[in-house]
Amino acid sequence: MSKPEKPQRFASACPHDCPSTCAIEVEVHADGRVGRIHGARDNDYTAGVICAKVARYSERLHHPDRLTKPLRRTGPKGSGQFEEISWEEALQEVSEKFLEAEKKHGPQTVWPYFFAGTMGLVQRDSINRLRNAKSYSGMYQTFCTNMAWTGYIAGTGKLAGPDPREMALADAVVIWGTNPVATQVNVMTHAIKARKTRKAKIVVIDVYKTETMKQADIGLVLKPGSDAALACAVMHVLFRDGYADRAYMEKYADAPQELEEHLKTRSPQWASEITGLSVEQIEELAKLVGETRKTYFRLGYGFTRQRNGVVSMHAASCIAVVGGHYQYEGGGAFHNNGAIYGLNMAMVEAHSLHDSSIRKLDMSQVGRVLTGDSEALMDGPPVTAMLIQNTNPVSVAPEQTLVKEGFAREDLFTVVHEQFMTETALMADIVLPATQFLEHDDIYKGGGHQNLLFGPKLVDAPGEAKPNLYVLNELIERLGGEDHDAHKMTSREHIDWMLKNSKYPGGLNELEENRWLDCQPDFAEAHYINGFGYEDGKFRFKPDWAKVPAPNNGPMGPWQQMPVLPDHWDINEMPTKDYPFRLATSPSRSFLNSTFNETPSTVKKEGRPTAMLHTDDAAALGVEEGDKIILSNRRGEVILHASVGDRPQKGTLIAEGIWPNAAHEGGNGINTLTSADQTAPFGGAAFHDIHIAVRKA
Ligand SMILES: Nc1nc2c(c(=O)[nH]1)N[C@H]1C(S)=C(S)[C@@H](COP(=O)(O)OP(=O)(O)OC[C@H]3O[C@@H](n4cnc5c(=O)[nH]c(N)nc54)[C@H](O)[C@@H]3O)O[C@H]1N2
Ligand SMILES: Nc1nc2c(c(=O)[nH]1)N[C@H]1C(S)=C(S)[C@@H](COP(=O)(O)OP(=O)(O)OC[C@H]3O[C@@H](n4cnc5c(=O)[nH]c(N)nc54)[C@H](O)[C@@H]3O)O[C@H]1N2
Ligand code: SF4
Ligand SMILES: [Mo]
Repeated sequence: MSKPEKPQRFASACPHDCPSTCAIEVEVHADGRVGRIHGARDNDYTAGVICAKVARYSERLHHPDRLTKPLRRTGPKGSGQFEEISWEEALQEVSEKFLEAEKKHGPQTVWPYFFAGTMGLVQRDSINRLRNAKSYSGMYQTFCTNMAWTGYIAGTGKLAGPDPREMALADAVVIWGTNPVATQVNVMTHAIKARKTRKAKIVVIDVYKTETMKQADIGLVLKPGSDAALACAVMHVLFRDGYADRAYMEKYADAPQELEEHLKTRSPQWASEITGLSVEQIEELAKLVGETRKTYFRLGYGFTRQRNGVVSMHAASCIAVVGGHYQYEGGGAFHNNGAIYGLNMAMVEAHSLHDSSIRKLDMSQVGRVLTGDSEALMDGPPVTAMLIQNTNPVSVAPEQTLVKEGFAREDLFTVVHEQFMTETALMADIVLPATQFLEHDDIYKGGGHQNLLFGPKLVDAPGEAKPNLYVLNELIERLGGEDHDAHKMTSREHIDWMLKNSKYPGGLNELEENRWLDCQPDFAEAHYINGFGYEDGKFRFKPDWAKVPAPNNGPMGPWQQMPVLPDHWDINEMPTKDYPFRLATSPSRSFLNSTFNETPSTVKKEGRPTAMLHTDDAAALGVEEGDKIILSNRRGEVILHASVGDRPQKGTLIAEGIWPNAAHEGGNGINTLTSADQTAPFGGAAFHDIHIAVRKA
């Protein structure tokens, strides 16, 4: 018997919406099938470790349900009745319908809608070129990063921080509002290394006992939206007990005396009532942080998905300034490295054609937009045509009752370019089959680290699946939007242009040869030794909220009411008589948003839609393990199964993962309960800030 041929290994990057952006090695068999995927061992951030769902990616790549042909709807919206058509017919019909809509209502009636299903800069962001070329409505990106980035930049003036690999050199790692065991596994690699080599203490702060918290020396389960109170009390102790680095603050911060004075009343006792933590727990954290110069604060997204989330992120980041942690290797506060790359996106997005007077609709308010809410439409024309890529709003967007109603509109022409028949694709008039990352070329940048990575096309796509770039180029060609012939460029040409017109003269050749480029700024810059990102070099304890230099800005939400100094801001959707519980919709380990809820192994791991609640709450409600429960608020109701225990505090429920609406009895998914209210100061969806009533089904 002949031995099966050994698969070849190729370098690539994980394209998913995950701060880890792992450097990977892909096994490709002689017959073109993909085998296991491994973490690149010689990449010192990935360090050979990737998550389980991507290790078995062949299951998703070679899935029998992949879309392989363009489809046209033949039955009622959402019926799933489609006929196969050719690409030529599909593109022709899309262009005609877009031109028709434009003629009737003007170009802003067309809304290109996308998110980060792929993080590849060419395949993700080229849709903005179509938008700019045609003066279509823009999209205000509020699903994910807005609040976290704004809160971090408010203090530092810049979205960057201490080298993430320095976590391994810390004596304490504070993992705050992120669940890296599930959401960005490499954080654990470096944190655990610090523990093994330096006996570093690991602290985890969340609203329930997560898998990450199981690994912690100190695990703090607080009430949702109370993180700023905890941060204030920690700083109170740093000032009170002589841990505050006053000399450092004098040089590097805007208002240290005012902060100290302000925090005098923000005692552990005060914070204990707001957070539900004990005074001892708060004192223990403060003492650890005060005594440990090399404390690395790894600040995540989760705790910012609250109406007061920006204030919480800012408050947490202030601790590292009060304690002077930023000065030491292994110390400081890190959230994301977005600002270090300086990539020129002018060609991919056709910046020269951008008209900033054209409205940008809030993507989280897609339900309100599509149901004709004039405020959400910014008093402009209705949206009657959409092109959707890399996102699945009919599962992931808040206010699903409105979202479903909107997408069911007969006068809305919807085009969805997808890899699978998602709940959004099911509502489309035209469905176009999309490639997966191993089937096209793209460039990726790490948010949670410091690498630019290249992901080449390694295998052929199934059937007639095509990359995003193909669809956009063809549409621009047909719709007549002038983009200076950028629509004739290949993905490789775009990447090469992007690099050469930034600070990477070696272009794609250099990137491809090296597999990744390490773009880490030096110690002084990363630790703000030469000053923080603001002109005067000072960290802001007192940011001017309306003017935070964040990438997405423009005051909205109740920004005038934001506290001037770090504080608990009581603006969240708090318990009421009718809705006495709070819910957080945390990520599940085996899904990535709604991605992977189509692969059998991950569905099996996740089981069924479940909500965790505290034993005492369950007893009071007469609910037992596995019982069906109904969670409701004025936005709707959702049926899940109860998981009873001590993981969240009393009064808090946790529903992990975004299951399809259809996976829930009654057909309502978890985002039926979430709100699309704009948070201050620059918008963003508060996915974990929800009040609810709970009853047994
Ligand atoms: N397996 C898996 N991985 C993922 C994702 C996924 O869905 N599944 N999503 C990907 C995406 S798009 C992103 S943006 C990142 C996000 O990754 P993270 O930064 O980890 O952010 P979240 O996933 O929103 O939530 C992280 C944690 O915050 C907790 N949390 C919620 N409210 C509060 C609060 O008020 N205070 C505190 N302290 N904690 C709170 C949640 O319970 C959760 O455990 O992960 C990516 N990776
Ligand atoms: N309840 C609740 N809701 C949430 C969150 C939460 O924590 N709780 N998290 C929010 C966050 S942080 C985010 S980022 C959003 C994310 O929500 P989405 O952006 O919708 O992310 P996914 O659910 O992963 O869906 C991405 C889709 O893109 C498709 N795709 C991937 N690559 C390509 C490609 O190259 N081309 C095309 N055409 N399609 C592609 C995939 O098949 C998949 O269906 O969800 C938000 N919704
Ligand atoms: S940890 Fe994140 S970046 Fe790494 S392989 Fe998994 S999903 Fe991809
Ligand atoms: Mo996200």
